[in-house]
Amino acid sequence: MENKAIDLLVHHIGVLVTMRGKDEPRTGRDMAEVGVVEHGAVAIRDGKIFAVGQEEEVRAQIASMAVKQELDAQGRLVAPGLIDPHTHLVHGGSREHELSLKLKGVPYLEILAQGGGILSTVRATRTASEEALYEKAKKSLDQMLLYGATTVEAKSGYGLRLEDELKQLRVAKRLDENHPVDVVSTFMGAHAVPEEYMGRSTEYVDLVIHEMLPEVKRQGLAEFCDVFCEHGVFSVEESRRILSAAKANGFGLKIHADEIEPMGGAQLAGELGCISAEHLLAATDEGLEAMREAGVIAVCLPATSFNLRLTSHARARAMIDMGVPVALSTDYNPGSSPTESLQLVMTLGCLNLGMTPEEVLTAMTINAAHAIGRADTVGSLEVGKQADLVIYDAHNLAYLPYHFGVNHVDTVVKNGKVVVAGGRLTAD
Ligand code: IZC
Ligand code: ZN
Repeated sequence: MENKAIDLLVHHIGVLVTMRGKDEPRTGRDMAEVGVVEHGAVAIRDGKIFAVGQEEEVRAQIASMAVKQELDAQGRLVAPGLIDPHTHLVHGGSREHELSLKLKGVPYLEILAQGGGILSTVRATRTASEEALYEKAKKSLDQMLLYGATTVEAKSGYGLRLEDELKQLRVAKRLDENHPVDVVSTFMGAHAVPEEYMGRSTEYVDLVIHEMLPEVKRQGLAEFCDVFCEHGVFSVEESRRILSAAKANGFGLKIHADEIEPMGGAQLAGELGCISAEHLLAATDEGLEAMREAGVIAVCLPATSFNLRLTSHARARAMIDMGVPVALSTDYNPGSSPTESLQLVMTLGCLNLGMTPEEVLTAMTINAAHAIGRADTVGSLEVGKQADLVIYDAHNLAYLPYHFGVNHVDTVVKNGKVVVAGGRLTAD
């Protein structure tokens, strides 16, 4: 009766957060409904959830089956694997030299305008070998996993010419195939205007539209297309051209919108039906209304506003109250957010965005899954979904954002396999 066995039974769970619920992204009060079960258990078979709920009920359901392996959660907190829906995972180099500029008060966009910022990472990425990029990104992905992430989105955008954009996307694809964490790829050729096109942004936009987008599509290297719509980077009109072309090529759409200046990026996200719009610190009420009407998910990035030393933050509270679905992400990148830790983002989500711990977890599980088109397989602990879960060294949800700056992850189960145990990776 080999095929009637449970592969792994996670039991003796003190607080089990299931996130079970509706199929759509959570909005309003539903963001606080996290589906808590006390004295829970999760039975896993073939990498998927076979039964989940109160331990007594789960044991009754699997009473006739053999259990190959048991994992005692020791009365602690168990929740779905975290999902990081916005990262610039694959890149060369680092930018710690920008810290002293930042301390002198030089703004992020000023550093970029002087040929630093993104453009310095472009130089480092272009000169790096594919293997070096892979090893560096793998290290970051290991960190993300150690901090509880089991699915991660990764953008290109540090090549800014076809061969180097493809190089970044191939690295993301290989990581998806070889690393326990699932990697979902986004093409972001419109991340900045490269130095060799300075003052000729229209020509660069043409290159993205006519050369890069079709080739990335042809090679099947990305599911989504993203644009940095920002003052001095790409205008609303240029962003509209690129995203419309991406839509025609069959990409899902994302946009870095209204991060620093209110440009109308949120309205554009609504107009084009983007799956998500990111940052949104300067988004207007009209912009948020356009997003709400079109069901665009707001991906808020509080580690970025923290690290840029901004005094204002995305209006997540207002977004939730008006019915815009909110997700949270690290924005992991070497400039504005050099951190892999979604647990730090939990704290910043509470303290700087005014979200509750329940809303924060919703924003980095089921809503984050929706933001990358994966809500049918991950983001909640429900029968038939991938068995991706985290055992925290904590006894309730509020403890995670409350006790900040340290890692609370004890165990991570990915596709039914224990990949982190005792806070360490089980394999390399
Ligand atoms: O490398 O600075 N905001 N893109 C848009 C970034 C930050 C990444 C970077
Ligand atoms: Zn970003």
